[in-house]
Amino acid sequence: MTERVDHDVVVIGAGFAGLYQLIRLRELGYDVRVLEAGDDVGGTWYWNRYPGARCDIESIEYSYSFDEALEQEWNWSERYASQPEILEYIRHVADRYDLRRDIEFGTTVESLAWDDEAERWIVTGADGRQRSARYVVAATGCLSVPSRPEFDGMADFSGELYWTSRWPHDGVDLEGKRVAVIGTGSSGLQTITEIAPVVGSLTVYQRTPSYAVPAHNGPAAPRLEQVKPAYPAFREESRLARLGFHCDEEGAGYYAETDGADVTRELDRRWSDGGLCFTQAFRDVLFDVKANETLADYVRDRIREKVRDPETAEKLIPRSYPIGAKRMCVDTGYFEVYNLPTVSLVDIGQEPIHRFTERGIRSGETEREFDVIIMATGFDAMTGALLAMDVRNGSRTLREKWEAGPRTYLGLMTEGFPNLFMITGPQSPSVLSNMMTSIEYHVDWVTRALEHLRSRGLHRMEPDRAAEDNWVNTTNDIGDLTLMPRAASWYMGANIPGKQRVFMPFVGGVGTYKQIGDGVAVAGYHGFELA
Ligand code: FAD
Ligand code: N01
Repeated sequence: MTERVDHDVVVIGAGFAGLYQLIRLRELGYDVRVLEAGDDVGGTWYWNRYPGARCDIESIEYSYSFDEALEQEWNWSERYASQPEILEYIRHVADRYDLRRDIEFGTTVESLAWDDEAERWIVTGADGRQRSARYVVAATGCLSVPSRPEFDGMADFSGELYWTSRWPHDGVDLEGKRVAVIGTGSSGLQTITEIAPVVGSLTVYQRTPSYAVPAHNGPAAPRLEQVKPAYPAFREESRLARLGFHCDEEGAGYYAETDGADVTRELDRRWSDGGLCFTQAFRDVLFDVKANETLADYVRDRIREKVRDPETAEKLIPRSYPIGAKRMCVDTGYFEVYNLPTVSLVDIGQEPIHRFTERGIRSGETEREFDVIIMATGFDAMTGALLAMDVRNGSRTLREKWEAGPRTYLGLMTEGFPNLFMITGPQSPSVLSNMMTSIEYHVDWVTRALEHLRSRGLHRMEPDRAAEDNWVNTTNDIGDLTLMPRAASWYMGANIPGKQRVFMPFVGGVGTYKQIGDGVAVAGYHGFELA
């Protein structure tokens, strides 16, 4: 039997979150071990190498802010960086701070067991090796466990089958091939747009159409030159903004108080700027059905303008859910690909997929033949990676505790599982925000909490039940005030058969959340039991 190694802190995951947690704790002298399932750093950007993958938040914002020297020395080439460039950036960070020496790659954590007597977590990997740690930080990602729907006959398909979320590192030659894509969320849209001009034919299987705003991608230089001289102030504004990045919130009024011509002017302006700030045109977009429909109609009209065949355009138009209630897609010519003679759209609602066959896919009455099928079917979001591990304290397991939906205090900890922190956990703003802002905030919060404990000779922290109940209720209540729960989204767990339908993120905004989180800390960790 191999010897068990003891650490102060085990961090699970070497994406943006795990790496920053390592940097912060190492500089304070903690003995930290990072365990990562993949073979290198990068998390999301290590796994999702599909054609066209790029960020939907401008890179001047979707990047670390903790070190001004790093900020100043790195130059993004595009306004929205592509996956290879983001991965290059993460690798640069790993090299710059010499992080890999404290990371074990190819190590999947299977279980976390709390030893109440020793007051330590026993962390067991898939290889059976164990480590113990006083604290565990789960930086396991909100979108790191692929959802892999099973279709009948999948194993019979004799062509190539790929998942966008596990794209081969050597790439895939699609030139001239007959390709199918299942899924039209952000991953699907980006893949479809990129491969359409290259493949021989492309058939898109769509279950629900997506709202998308144009990125208007281009060189990053003009904005970088503007922002770099005052980067710290720019970042501070992001930390207090509703979505964790700049969206001209001050300029947005209430739809109900805006007259018609101004509504159109505002939407035109935001549409031509491009990006996710389109949804921030009015403060009540997520509260007022009329405001929401106005934005949705605006996007529907743009789809009609872009797609020449009216029947295809109608199929591509989202109608079944409010705009913004699923994460908006940011596109680079997505709708226009349907004007290519080689691209066709199958609406699964009208023509359900019955099965995969040896040669392709049978839907409705039709069997279509493919060389390659690409699954862009998303993730078991927010709770997937946490519940994939067997997390237990005595006879209590996290899976049982969260059976009816996740329960956390501030999305950072859960009662009954001491010294276990989550980065961007459920009931925090996480996926509704610029994740970099949310990640850095959580890592800083956890670091400050550990310092608080250490400076007082304490070594145990756990939320109390009442504080947790209160936070869960607050999160649900704010969610219910909005139109968000009206979509069958992955925010609701609706994409995973059998998963509880609960709205998981905190929708009150990044700035508000920060004020609450800071307040709790300053008040001596109000709602937490420290020992
Ligand atoms: P991840 O990057 O997911 O890293 C988690 C790591 O933990 C992974 O490497 C995983 O292998 C590892 N891990 C998980 N479980 C275990 C285990 N049991 N044992 C060992 N290792 C484990 N957000 C934005 O704000 N803007 C964007 O533009 C944006 N674009 C995105 C594009 C794609 C294609 C996807 C999928 C997501 C995107 N996101 C975006 C969300 C993105 O996930 C976050 O921005 C961010 O990268 C998350 O970093 P993380 O470190 O928290 O998690
Ligand atoms: O996943 P998704 P994603 N049969 O869940 C369909 C981030 N991200 O990987 O909508 C048929 O959004 C499913 O249909 P429906 C971003 O936060 C960002 O694309 O459930 N179809 C949907 O069309 C994003 O929100 C970027 O009806 C099935 C698609 O598959 C999140 O990651 C890029 C099906 C899944 O879409 C997830 O995006 C990529 C089935 N059984 C990702 N199961 C950027 O642009 C699922 N679908 C930055």
